[in-house]
Amino acid sequence: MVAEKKLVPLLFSHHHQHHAPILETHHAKILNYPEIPRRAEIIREHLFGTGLMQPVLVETPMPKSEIYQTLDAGMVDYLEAISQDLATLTTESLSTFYSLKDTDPAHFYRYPSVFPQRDRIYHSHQSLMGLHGYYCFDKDAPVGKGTWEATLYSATIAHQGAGMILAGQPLAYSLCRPPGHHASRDLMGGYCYLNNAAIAATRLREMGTVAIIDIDYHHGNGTQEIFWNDPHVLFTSIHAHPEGEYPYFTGYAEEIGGPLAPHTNLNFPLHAGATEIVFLAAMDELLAGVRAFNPASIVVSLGFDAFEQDPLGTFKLKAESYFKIAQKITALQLPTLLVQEGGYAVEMLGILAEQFVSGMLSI
Ligand code: SP5
Ligand code: ZN
Repeated sequence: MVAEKKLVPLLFSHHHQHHAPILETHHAKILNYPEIPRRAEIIREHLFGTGLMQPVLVETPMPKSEIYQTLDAGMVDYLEAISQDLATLTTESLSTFYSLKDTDPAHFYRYPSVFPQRDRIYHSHQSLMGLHGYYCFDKDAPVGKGTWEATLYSATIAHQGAGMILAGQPLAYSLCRPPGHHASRDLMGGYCYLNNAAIAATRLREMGTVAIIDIDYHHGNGTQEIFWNDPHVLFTSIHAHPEGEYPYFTGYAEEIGGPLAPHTNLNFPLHAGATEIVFLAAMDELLAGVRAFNPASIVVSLGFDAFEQDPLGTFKLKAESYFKIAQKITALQLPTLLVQEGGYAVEMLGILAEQFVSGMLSI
């Protein structure tokens, strides 16, 4: 009898398709929104074609009470309320309230208008219009009528993936979209709404301490913030140096964790143009930190935007680099949940995901 190789569960849903902002602004330019539905579709189609994966269609959303374990109820409820409000818009109300003529409500996205500095607020403002800015740190997390549905399922995919690890799976892939690592407890931004990796890590606490390894090109500011003062969750990240790259204000090596959790936050900022050699050297250092922490499980915030062809990044990783990174992570021999973050070289994403999963299965 031939021993069958264990398949890796790939958790996915189709609900993400209802979240599809059209544009973002970059200085004086209007650009296509890079975080598009096709990203998740191409990864799913390609990975299923490899024969490595077991499909797990996520059909029942997690209860909001579970999300509140990790995230601020006010923000979560706001996101639901604004999406539901937008679902009531008609072409006529759009022209009345937003002075938009002939706009299809299905393609309408609300952007923050004012970012109130929270320590300077004199009036607590409760209108949905005002609250959008209250719960955003940048302009790149617009909300449409399908955003709540998409983000709720994205969070559920991560939550259910963590559940499979708790049930004994050594490895699972949560194909989350939209991504989550820029979103903190009560702030959205950077294409992120609900922090999927943080929701998964919170659930994985049931089996002990957790280490998060974030290899997205951008610093996972939201995840860092959520676990900043938590000694039971180690956050580690390799990313572009914030001196010159989004999110600018966090990601420095001196950010080591809060007073109750010193040295449970490890940042490895790399300068623009970093090559595979540089990235893998940082990875070795990062993994030494993970080993010293001795976690019971791993969450990988799996962005592919450090790839050389990525339109947002400057790093020079090759497709095979993702195999090598995964090989290093799998050497930890710990239960591992992969949570999809960014990556915008859309046509290559399936290949990069396959490289990563193959690397995870290589030893
Ligand atoms: C999850 C994730 O990867 N979020 C990234 C958010 C980055 N937002 C900053 C975008 C800056 C505008 N891009 C201009 C590209 C010009 N080629
Ligand atoms: Zn990114």
